[in-house]
Amino acid sequence: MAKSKFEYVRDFEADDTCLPHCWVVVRLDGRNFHRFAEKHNFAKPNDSRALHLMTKCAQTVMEELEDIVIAYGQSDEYSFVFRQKSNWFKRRASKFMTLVASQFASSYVFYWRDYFEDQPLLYPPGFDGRVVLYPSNQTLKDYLSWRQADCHINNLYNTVFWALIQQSGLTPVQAQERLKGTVTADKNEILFSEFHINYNDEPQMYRKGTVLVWQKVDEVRTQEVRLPAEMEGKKMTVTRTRTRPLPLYCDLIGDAFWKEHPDILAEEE
Ligand code: DGT
Ligand code: MG
Ligand code: MG
Ligand code: MG
Ligand code: MG
Repeated sequence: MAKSKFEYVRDFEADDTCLPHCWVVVRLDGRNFHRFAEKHNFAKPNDSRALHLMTKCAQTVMEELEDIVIAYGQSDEYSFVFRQKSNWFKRRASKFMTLVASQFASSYVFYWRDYFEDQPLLYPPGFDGRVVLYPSNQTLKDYLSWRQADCHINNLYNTVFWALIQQSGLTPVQAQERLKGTVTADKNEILFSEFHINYNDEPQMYRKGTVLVWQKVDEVRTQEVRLPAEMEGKKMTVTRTRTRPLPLYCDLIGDAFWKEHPDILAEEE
């Protein structure tokens, strides 16, 4: 096909190819979810409906897009890790980022009602995205550890903060004052002595966040028999093994997880 004289404008497109052999991480974060959570009456400090909806959206992203080997989510964020040698869309960062963000955001609206039955969605939520490249297994593991440590620090703080408000009647300013300068041990102690809460008994999903990895599952369904003719119309069950992105609420910081799932990082030479 003959090229038009306008063809030259293509050269203005910036090259945003991700460096070869690096892990490509796309992290999404809810836009102004402080307000979104208030308006939609999220439970404090953790709303399990909201967290499960986020995970449903992340599972949809993993199923619909290519080459994502693991995802990790907490609060209003999710990180997706594309395999090192992925050549999806020629490794263009803008393709990775926009496809993840748009697939995630449309899923959030699409599946909202399945999780928030009595709470209407009041306005369309948005998610920002960024791409970060990690050149080695160690830096990738440290990235995921960083997000999980962030989850732990915020969740411990929020758990005490909201206990002080909801159970001891402090104002948010008073609760903030009370927690100023406290370290982890102090917060655990306040929870235990004042509220009889053993932090380690809090749900794993809140303390650790959600890890999505591909796992084999047997899916059973019934289908009608076509042949032979004398069996026609009869139903039988068929079991198929598929891989699905399923949630784990586990530690990513130690070695155990990576030893149990050696395939995730196996690509590196
Ligand atoms: P951004 O990301 O700069 O546009 O602004 P935000 O407001 O989204 O800030 P961010 O992402 O640092 O913090 C997440 C906010 O989302 C934080 O204010 C608490 C809220 N949030 C996330 N998950 C929950 C939840 O399960 N329950 C409640 N009540 N709030 C939540
Ligand atoms: Mg932010
Ligand atoms: Mg946010
Ligand atoms: Mg956030
Ligand atoms: Mg097109």
